[in-house]
Amino acid sequence: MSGGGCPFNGDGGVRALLGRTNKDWWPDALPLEILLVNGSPDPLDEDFDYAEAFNALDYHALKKDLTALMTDSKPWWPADYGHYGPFFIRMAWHAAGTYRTGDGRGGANSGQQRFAPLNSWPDNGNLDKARRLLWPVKQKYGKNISWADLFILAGNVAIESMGGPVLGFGGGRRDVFEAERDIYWGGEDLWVNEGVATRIRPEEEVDLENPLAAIQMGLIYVNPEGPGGDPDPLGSARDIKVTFERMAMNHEETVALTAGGHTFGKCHGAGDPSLLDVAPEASDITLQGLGWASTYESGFGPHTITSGLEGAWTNTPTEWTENYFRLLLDYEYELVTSPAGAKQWQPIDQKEEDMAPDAHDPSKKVPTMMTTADMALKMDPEFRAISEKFRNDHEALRDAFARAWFKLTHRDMGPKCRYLGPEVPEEDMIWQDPVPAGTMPSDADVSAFKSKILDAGFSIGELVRTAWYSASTFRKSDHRGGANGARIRLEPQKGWAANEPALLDRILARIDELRGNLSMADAIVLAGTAAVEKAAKDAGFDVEVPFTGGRGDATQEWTDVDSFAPLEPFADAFRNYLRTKSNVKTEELMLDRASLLGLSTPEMTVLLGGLRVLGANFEDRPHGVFTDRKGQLTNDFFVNLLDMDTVWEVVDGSGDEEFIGYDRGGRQEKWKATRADLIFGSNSQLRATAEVYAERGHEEKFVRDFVKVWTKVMNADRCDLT
Ligand code: HEB
Repeated sequence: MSGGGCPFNGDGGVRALLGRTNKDWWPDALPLEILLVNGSPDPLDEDFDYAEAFNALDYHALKKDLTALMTDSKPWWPADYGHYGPFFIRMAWHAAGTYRTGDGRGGANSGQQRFAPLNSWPDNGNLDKARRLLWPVKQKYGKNISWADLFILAGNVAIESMGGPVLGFGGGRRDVFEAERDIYWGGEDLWVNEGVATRIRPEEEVDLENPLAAIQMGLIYVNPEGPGGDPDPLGSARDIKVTFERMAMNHEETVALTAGGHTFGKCHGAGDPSLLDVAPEASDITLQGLGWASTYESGFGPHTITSGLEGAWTNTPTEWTENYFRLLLDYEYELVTSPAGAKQWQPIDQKEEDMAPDAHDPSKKVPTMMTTADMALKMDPEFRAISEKFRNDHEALRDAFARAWFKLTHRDMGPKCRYLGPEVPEEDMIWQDPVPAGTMPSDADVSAFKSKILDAGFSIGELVRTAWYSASTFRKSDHRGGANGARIRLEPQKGWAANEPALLDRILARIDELRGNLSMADAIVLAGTAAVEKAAKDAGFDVEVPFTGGRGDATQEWTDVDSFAPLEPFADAFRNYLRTKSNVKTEELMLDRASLLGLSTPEMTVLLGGLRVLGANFEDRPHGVFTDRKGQLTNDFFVNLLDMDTVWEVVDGSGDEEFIGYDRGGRQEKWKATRADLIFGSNSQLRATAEVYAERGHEEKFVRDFVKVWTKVMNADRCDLT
């Protein structure tokens, strides 16, 4: 699978961490962020516990209401074929489908489809209506079901109500109340429907930039009409493979999902797409958040314009059947143009019984269609083999679709202990990164191990960084990584350059000898925690660094090596590590890592400053170790960084990544530093924060705050604790 390696490997030039943002797309949008200084935008009670609320939900009543909604056609947006099922499946798929493995961001887990830019992406056309159709149900069940859960559950109920297979449902996606601020969707300033370039251009050796997983700005994955609108099924197959791999789908899962999805529903391209008004985020105040108002005839029902393609894939668009592959493989197709001007494929000499009913006039029959992306499943040899297998074995398709759908819609929720509700499948799946339950070690075991490991001949820095390497893979975006499971001792993590494999091997072997009843995962964390405690003591602060045991040890068999590749740190400012210069500034990469770890600005600051003086740098490098008592938990990093007696110069040939601090008077070399060190003196806000930690009287606060954030990272992945 692709998606490993450097997530920031664009086509050369430097890019801003966040690329083009909502402010750039919609400069006139209401600037609600000015209220952020006055408090959180989340209107729910501060102690609101979504898990508790979800567990109190009448789940089966909700599913019954959703089932009834499927066929309760509303005059303001009439259901095709009298069934909203396909529409809700597309809504759920687009909610989940923004997930990408590169940074774990995107996906269904916070209900972002309600906010810009996703609410206004061209590919999400008319899904504003699908969400609005759900509002009465959302209102009725209130805080007991989040929008994020409701999107996915509605998709499940839709599939079930049309006879399709589902594996189960896990709830637990807590809503947020503003657009995500931390996600990169690309830097282009045009949308797909405005002709923005496609992101894979083999002639120019341009490959899809990581971590992006869509081929053009405003698409979930690929352009249905083919690369850049060119009806080339083989080019489309290439694009589909890359983009679906970026969301953790192999080719078989990709074929099953697309075929299963397009067994249902239709495309909408009844007329001239220039008759559509603007997307929701910019639409008129009277439209109350709905966009794409259409002046083509009635603007809805038979006159709906969404993608611009027109027609159903099968003759039975509201039933789970074998018809998708039958029609795809048994007919020859010719290229035709939809009433909206889109290129699509039509079966040649289609038999009347294979035609689809008209979506709003059951007495009429219309030819079925395929998009260029569907034709990829027929024309690409590898996809073709999979398609034929499913054509000949419908049970295999049922199973593959149900599994891939469950993975699609749950992948970004992280480990299974985060799932809620009565329909959670019992089976463990490898993409959930399962970790066997651990046991809580006794106090005696904990203190015995602490003293043994501190006497084992390793430096404070070596123990601290082993724990750091183990825990710091965590990312809150998809709740993957972290110390639980001790996957640092398994492939691929044990071989990652950033983890100093040789040292790691030695330390882990020793930890294993000394750990007694502790799990490896607990012992690795405890080794670092004991070292932090000792470092604080040596600096004169008698603090206890909290440790919560109970982690389990994962097995190699239950570790998907490929799927861990994107978690490899190619840059980690906290260990002062940068494998190669990327097209994003090193200090922005630091911010990105801090964001994925769930850290605030003060937390990031105190953590980095503390790790430096402990000696936690990759390979014990001297950069940023602004102290002459390494291994003691002091605020020396901040004190010395802010000292006006030092002047800084860049090291020639370092690409602006390395610096030397000289004595202002003499020319005596005092310190070495990287961008990830000096940014805390140069950026005004980080400097203000660094000042707090350098101030007299704050030495103890520094230690306290460091211990707090250390503990936060060590426990970041512990869904078993909450
Ligand atoms: Fe889909 C629809 C494309 C995948 C499910 N899609 C659709 C459309 C299009 C598409 C164009 C139309 C829209 C309108 O309305 O107009 N897809 C596509 C592509 C892809 C896909 C290109 C990649 C290859 N799908 C998919 C998946 C799924 C789906 C994976 C799931 C699973 N879709 C769907 C549905 C629908 C669609 C269900 C229907 C909707 C209605 O009916 O409304």
